[in-house]
Amino acid sequence: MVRKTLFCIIALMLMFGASFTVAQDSELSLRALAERDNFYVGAAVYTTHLNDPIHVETLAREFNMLTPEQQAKHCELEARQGQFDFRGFDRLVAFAEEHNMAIHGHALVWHSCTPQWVENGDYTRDEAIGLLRDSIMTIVGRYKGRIPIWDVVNEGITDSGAALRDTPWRRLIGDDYIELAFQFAHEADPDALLFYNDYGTEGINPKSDAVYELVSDFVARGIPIHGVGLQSHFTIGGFDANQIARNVERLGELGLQVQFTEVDIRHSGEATDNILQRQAGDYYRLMDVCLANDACTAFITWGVTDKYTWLRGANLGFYNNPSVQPLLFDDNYQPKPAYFAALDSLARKVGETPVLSDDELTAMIGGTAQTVEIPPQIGRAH
Ligand code: 9MR
Repeated sequence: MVRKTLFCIIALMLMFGASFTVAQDSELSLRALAERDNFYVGAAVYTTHLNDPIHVETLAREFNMLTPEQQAKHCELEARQGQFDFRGFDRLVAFAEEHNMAIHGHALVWHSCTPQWVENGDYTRDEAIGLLRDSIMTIVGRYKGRIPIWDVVNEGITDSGAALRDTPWRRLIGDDYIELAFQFAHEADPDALLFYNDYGTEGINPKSDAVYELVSDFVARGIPIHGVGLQSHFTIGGFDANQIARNVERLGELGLQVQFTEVDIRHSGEATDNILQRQAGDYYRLMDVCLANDACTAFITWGVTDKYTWLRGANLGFYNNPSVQPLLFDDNYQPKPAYFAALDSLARKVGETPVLSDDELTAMIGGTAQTVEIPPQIGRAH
């Protein structure tokens, strides 16, 4: 039997159109499988992406949740105090409604996208509380009953986990700006699920312990909080799935939901076959952790196509790779090994015929996928 890499197999099938058939088959889209399990698969989207017909088609076919990547942030919506511009956000909401997708609102309070008038504002505590309330009531209130989930506070804890981050609203109001933001969001839409969202908090570590303490305290004191977002910006091989499972478990035991809110899995250099296979193994493990616990209700990738990933333009100091391919679909919207891995995890969860053979899955998870047999299921017309 001829042995080929999984990447070659998929490339061959793409050449003959077979795997496109798989992705086109509504029975086998991420979305269709997720909906059989009351689960969400989401993607971050810019309003401008809606001008790209292939993007629109892929998004609506594969995802049942959408996170505005930029257009729902406070600095975008209220650049000048009291003057709101909802045009971009409205377009995303209309698109989501037209395609029966849920919106994961992101983010009401974030230090990196707080309007200048707040950053530079010279307000008393009471004035600042009034301004925070006005902004949240206007934004959340506008979409009352239409946006089921909001990231209320994003990245409010320092990387060491030792303290709350020094942010504009905290400087004006004090440590309780976080709980006030949750209370105002709840007042604006009592049915919306309110999340605290952060990075580096996926596994068990001092920072995720700090998040756990913050949200435990909120739960104990009746502050309206319903979930924790784990951003999940990873490097290949850079997470311990067992630890993430334990973290999801302890948050779930508080009665909170968990969502993997900004998943991407980066690498250095060009994306070789081996890199794409290891990446697929990571996507499988991560999706599996989420699906294994009912508290985990969504798996959201930070973009649809590698073409538009924020990581290509980012110069993070520790990371700069303009050719990174961190998502499920390549630059031409073709599904990558990572896509089939995520699809397979979902298929197994809902009792659908697996997309990958057991042998191939084992090889992919073990990082030895170069030597697996051609998986008969991939590319088979359904
Ligand atoms: O991907 C987003 C990028 O396009 C924006 O320029 C940037 C600044 O608003 O925000 C990026 O998204 C961030 C998200 O909102 C919060 N977690 C980290 C994400 C990547 O920086």
